[in-house]
Amino acid sequence: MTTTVKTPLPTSDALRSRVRDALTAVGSSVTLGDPGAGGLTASSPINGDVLFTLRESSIGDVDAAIAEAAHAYTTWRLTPAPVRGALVARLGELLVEHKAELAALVTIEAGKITSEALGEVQEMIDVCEFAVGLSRQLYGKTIASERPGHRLMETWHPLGVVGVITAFNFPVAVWAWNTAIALVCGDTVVWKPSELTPLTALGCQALLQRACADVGAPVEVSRLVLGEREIGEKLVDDPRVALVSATGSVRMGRQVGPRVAARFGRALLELGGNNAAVVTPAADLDLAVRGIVFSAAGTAGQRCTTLRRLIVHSSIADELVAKIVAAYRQLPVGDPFAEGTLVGPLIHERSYRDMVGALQQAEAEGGEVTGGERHDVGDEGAFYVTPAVVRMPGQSAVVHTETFAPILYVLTYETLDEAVAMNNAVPQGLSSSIFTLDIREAERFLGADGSDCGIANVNIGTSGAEIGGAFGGEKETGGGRESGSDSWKAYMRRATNTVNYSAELPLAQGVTFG
Ligand code: UN1
Repeated sequence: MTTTVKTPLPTSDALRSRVRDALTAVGSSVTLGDPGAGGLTASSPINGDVLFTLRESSIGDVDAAIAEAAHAYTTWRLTPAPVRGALVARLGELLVEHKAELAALVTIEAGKITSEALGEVQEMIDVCEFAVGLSRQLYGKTIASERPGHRLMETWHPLGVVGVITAFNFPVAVWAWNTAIALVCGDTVVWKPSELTPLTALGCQALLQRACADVGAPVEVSRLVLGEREIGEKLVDDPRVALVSATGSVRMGRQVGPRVAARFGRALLELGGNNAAVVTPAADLDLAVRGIVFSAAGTAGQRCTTLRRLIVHSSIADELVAKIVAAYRQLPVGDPFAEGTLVGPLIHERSYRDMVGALQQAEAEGGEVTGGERHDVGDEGAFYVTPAVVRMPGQSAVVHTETFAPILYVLTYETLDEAVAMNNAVPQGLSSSIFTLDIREAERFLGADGSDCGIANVNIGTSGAEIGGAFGGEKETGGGRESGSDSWKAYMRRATNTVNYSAELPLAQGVTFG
């Protein structure tokens, strides 16, 4: 399969100067070391080069960051929620002002095309707006008491320090989902971003620190620690961290969940997905193709919501696959900064190896692969691929595995019950969708015996959720919910209060005592 390849790629010097400009514009004073110097490396998947080195946090630094955040919490929790909202409102304004610079950092470190990188910053702005509104709506309930002269109610209080661990693929939005909400809830935050996206994190942190200074909030409400796994482990194990909100692989979640539970901390897990779309004979096929191509090939298949499995009725499978393959042929792959590019690079060589391995396994399991070739862009360390479509003879091991690369497995079904069962047959439960104009089919998919995912859509793809809904999924996806709706409740503690304003002391359940 041939696709247009956008080259030449930007040089490392050009990328370095964009990083310097962006970090200066957002007000970061971090020292950027030369590529050869020791420490944490900051690289770009655009050309695979190390751009800078940075000082890595020590365990002592994490300890100090938690202590500072815990101390800031003692005053922040008493700051009225709408006043806390003013900090997030200011952060939102700064994000609007610096949208382009932050998006450039996202493109450089995560390889997202400009439109998607801007979209990710927009997602931050949206969640800030949401959180500001929320700062006046942290409602509790008043409940009818069974006793005269008694009032029963629920109050919501801040929780403490929130440890936020984020992945490379949404290096800024997921931090914002957590941080904007945590801050209005009266919590303070210690953030450990992916070691693959430290520059982007420094940019975000600089803007939040400026917002703190502008509104007079303590800068310690937000701390950033940079480094590898052991830095995250410190957050996971430290009893001062009340909530660990972790986004990443199922493997990572399997470690984090039990370790946080062992100390009776709270964990909010947002792990892998193996998302499917069902396409029925009643679908608007052209609309379905557009939705499928964005969800499957967009972000080079590196969203947790990426469409990985297409479950299509056998009567339309050939036609639909032909349309998808034709659309894939038109996809410009290459420099994510170049106008018109729709598919940027894979994050690193390991990701490319995983893709090759999965395609080989799919072939061994009887799959017919179209696409999936690597493009020679003149840089050994950069991995650009044509998204792959793989027709599978049926369910198989590779189809049930999440490979974080643009591979779309196609399976066919005969009855809708069978399609729903196939949708639910994977260990993960993040996102799903059905393309149909038949209301009965759509409602069947959304019902209690329909899709078992945290997200179930009709006539749109599996990715690109708005921030207003709760985001997350079931089964191995971890069960957490972030961002909109009532996800804020995970960031607060609930107290049930019974107030007796009578002169009697009636006991509940009619109990008499002396
Ligand atoms: C992720 O991939 O971790 O729904 C988050 C989406 C985005 C968020 C994805 N709004 O695709």
